[in-house]
Amino acid sequence: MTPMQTMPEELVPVAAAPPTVTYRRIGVERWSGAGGAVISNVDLSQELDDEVVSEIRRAVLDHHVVFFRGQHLTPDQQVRFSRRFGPYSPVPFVEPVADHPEVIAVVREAEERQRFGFGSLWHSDFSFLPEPPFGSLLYAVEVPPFGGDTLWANQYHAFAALSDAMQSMLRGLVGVHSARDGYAPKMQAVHDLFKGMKVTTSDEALREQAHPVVRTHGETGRECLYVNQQYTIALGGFHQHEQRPLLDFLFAHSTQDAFTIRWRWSAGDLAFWDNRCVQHMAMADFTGHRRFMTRTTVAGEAPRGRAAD
Ligand SMILES: O=C(O)CCC(=O)C(=O)O
Repeated sequence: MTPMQTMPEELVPVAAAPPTVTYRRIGVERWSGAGGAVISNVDLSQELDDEVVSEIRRAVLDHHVVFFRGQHLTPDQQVRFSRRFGPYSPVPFVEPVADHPEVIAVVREAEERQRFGFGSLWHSDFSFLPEPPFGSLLYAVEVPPFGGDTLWANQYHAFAALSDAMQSMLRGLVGVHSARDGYAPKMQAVHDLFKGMKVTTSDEALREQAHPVVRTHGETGRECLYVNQQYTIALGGFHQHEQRPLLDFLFAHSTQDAFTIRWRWSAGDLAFWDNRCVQHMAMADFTGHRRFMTRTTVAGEAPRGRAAD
């Protein structure tokens, strides 16, 4: 029997504990002013009971990205933990790890010299899909002695910081998302520089997907900005010369320092973030050293704006 066969085919995702929860089974310590929390008292390699999972889901909703330290996970154990939060979300363009179709490796080899890396522009994972993933779980197997941090930007805060006039205007807008600047064939030569990853670009990346610029989070009911520099290519209904400054403003505004959460990785850390309300980006500032992470991805729903509530 292979390890994959020891897992149930379908695990029913566990709902979040109510917002009033007093954490009983896990420790939750806030990490930075803009969000993030470090979770303790959990061994992710073990089968977790529903109460622990519902508390973790609550912590993700409350803090947007949560961190676990000192874990020892096999790819199968990472998959099993991810599935407690929802079904696997297929990862387009990136070849999964051999024998682990639900896991991708995010790797930068020591000899790579390019100034950018996988995920080094601000983005929300696969926002070009009709139903972008809710969660991404990144586990650090091997980390460089310096650098290689990941940053997240809190999009609830980004929206809340805007004027009423700007919020009202944005609520009516549609963002056009596409993978064209990441995964269209013109980008193949760039991906070929990533020695430890196999990315296959295709014309599929030219597809465009509309999503509300202001998203109402499906579980918290709170509004957040939902545009990102990597995948939002246009705003519906605007002339080019009108939308460019607005997009540039939104990209700069939404990722300003005050909204960010930054994590310095140690081997054995796992970060779990909610793509519905944060953007993230990876630093590629550790040339000469290897960084090896494994990632699993949890399915999400079609983003909705306030009008559809
Ligand atoms: O490597 C990282 O820190 C983040 C990679 C990334 O952007 C992603 O997995 O979507």
